[in-house]
Amino acid sequence: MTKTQAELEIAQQKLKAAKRIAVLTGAGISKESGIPTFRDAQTGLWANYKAEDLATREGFLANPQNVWDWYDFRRNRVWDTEPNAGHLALATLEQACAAQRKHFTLITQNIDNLHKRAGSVTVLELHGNIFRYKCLDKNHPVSLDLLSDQAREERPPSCPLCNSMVRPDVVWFGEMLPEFTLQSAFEAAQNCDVMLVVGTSGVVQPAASLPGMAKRNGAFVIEVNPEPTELTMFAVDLYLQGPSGMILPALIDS
Ligand code: BJW
Repeated sequence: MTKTQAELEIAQQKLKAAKRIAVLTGAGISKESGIPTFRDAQTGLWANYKAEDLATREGFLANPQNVWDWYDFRRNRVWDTEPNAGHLALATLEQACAAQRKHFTLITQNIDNLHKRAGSVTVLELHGNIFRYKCLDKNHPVSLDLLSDQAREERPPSCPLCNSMVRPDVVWFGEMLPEFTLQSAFEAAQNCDVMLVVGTSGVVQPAASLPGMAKRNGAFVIEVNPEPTELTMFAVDLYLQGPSGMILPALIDS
């Protein structure tokens, strides 16, 4: 048996024995669907911008049209893709846990909706969803479909209730995460027996604190990533090196 097979078997046994499983995903899980990871997202037209400048309130206020167009570009890209084998494996794991009356929580930092499109039912979206919109000043939810054709063509459009700019309903740097969602994620991390950490560089807080929190509370933490991360050394018990579209089906469909 190779080292990789032996590690996979250990991970399978841990998952089998667990009564409460939590999963944290990041941009890497969507890479095999053709979506660049967050820090790879500045390709082509956007190569001259720092993502950190685009994904902030200050960046939006400085150049609303530019930020609006960046999200439009990324939304169109996501629209044209499909969930991959990694997303599907996690949806299968959720179903298996439900059948065995195990507790399962899927926490994602991704805004691309691909977990839900893969069939995952309950998804804690820590950083929002690129297919939802709200206004900048009052957080009024906005449906672009309900705007007039002329209003919809503005980049960005204005909120029909307060006239402030419409923005994607995602969490930018310096903004608070949705309170209930974050609280639920903390509870899942504190109470799980096994946490799977998939495709995240583990640098953006507070999401990056969840694996360490799980480990400190006695969970066995398994990381799936082609590259070691900030988490590998300190927060991870078992590192499965490779793309999640390969590793997760091997781990879960057994
Ligand atoms: C594969 C693969 C394959 C490749 N298979 N894997 C405490 C300490 C220090 C700083 C802070 C702190 N608390 C708050 C902060 C500030 C800040 C922060 O963390 N900054 C850091 C950069 C240091 N955090 C915040 O501002 C957060 N707000 C907050 O905490 O509010 C309270 C507060 C406010 C102010 C001050 C203090 C407290 C909000 C964070 C919001 C993050 N938003 C973004 C943008 C969302 C919208 C959008 O997409 O445009 O979320 S940033 C970006 O990073 C995005 C991602 O969800 C997030 C995480 O990235 P992720 O998923 O890890 O992606 P990558 O690209 O980094 O990594 C991809 C990985 O995949 C790599 O490891 C690859 O190897 C791997 N991979 N192929 C599996 N096939």
